[in-house]
Amino acid sequence: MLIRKVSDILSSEITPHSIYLNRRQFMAGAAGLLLPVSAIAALPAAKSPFSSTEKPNSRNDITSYNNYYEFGSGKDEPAIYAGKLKTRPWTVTVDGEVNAARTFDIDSLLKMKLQERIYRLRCVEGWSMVIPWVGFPLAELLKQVQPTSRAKFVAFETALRPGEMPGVARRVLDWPYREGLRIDEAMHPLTILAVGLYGEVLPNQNGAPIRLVVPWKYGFKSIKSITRIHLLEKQPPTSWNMANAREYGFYSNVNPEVDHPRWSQASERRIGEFFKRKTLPFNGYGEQVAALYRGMDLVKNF
Ligand SMILES: Nc1nc2c(c(=O)[nH]1)N[C@H]1C(S)=C(S)[C@@H](COP(=O)(O)O)O[C@H]1N2
Ligand SMILES: [Mo]
Repeated sequence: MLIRKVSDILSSEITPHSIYLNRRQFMAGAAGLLLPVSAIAALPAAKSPFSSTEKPNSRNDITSYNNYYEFGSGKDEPAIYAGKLKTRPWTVTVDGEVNAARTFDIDSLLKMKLQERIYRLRCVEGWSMVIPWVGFPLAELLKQVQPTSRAKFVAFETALRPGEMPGVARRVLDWPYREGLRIDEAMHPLTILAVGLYGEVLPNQNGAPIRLVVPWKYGFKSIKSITRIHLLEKQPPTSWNMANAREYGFYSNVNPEVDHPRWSQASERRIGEFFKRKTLPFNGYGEQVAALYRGMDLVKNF
């Protein structure tokens, strides 16, 4: 299947320097099958339960309209300022309730078996995008460190570099940016660590060199530029919840029936579209993830 071929090529040593060459190789491969690169989403393989068949937003939309408060709170500011972030050398430490704590070098993570997955990202502010991420399941990283039976939650931390991040001078959030998932959410096959988009390494404004993507939750759960992943028994504190617990809960599953206290979540605007569309429960991933929350009151646990 073509998608497998794509991932094979993508996983062969992606580095910022070789990525362009890989992309050229990939395009050559696709041409051999008489298919333009843009046709991938329409192939049967793209209909896997993990990839949306929706038309992705343009690369320009995805890289110029961002939330990354370490570089300012304006949607245009990450694209302007995030270039300052040095993404090499870079390590991700995975520790806590594990038997084999380890610090991974980013270049070794880029050698994981990468896949292209088209996922929706839905922001709590009411806009959404469809993004062709390149990444690998978080579960594959977590298995390598052997979680203990006490590992009930996973905490994530973004790098904190005041010299490179103009936005952290303002105390909008309690830095470093922190997020968390329950262990079953973290191990779910839809949850990925993304290292690229549109077949290329992640632009800094999208969370280079590695960021989380949890497609059934509001965008703020998808933490960028991760340096630490910590497994623990208790639910970890998270940045937006600490800033305003009334507005941002720990779960933050996309839910058209639970409004944000200051606005409705019943509809959303896809960036690039004029008309709004109805928000889907779990951002349209209910079939895959609703079972994780069976028996839970999702109004209380928003
Ligand atoms: N470290 C960090 N991660 C972050 C944010 C942030 O401000 N800092 N913003 C979040 C929010 S609110 C959203 S909607 C998504 C946006 O991802 P994108 O810019 O790649 O579309 O990133 C999330 N991850
Ligand atoms: Mo967001």
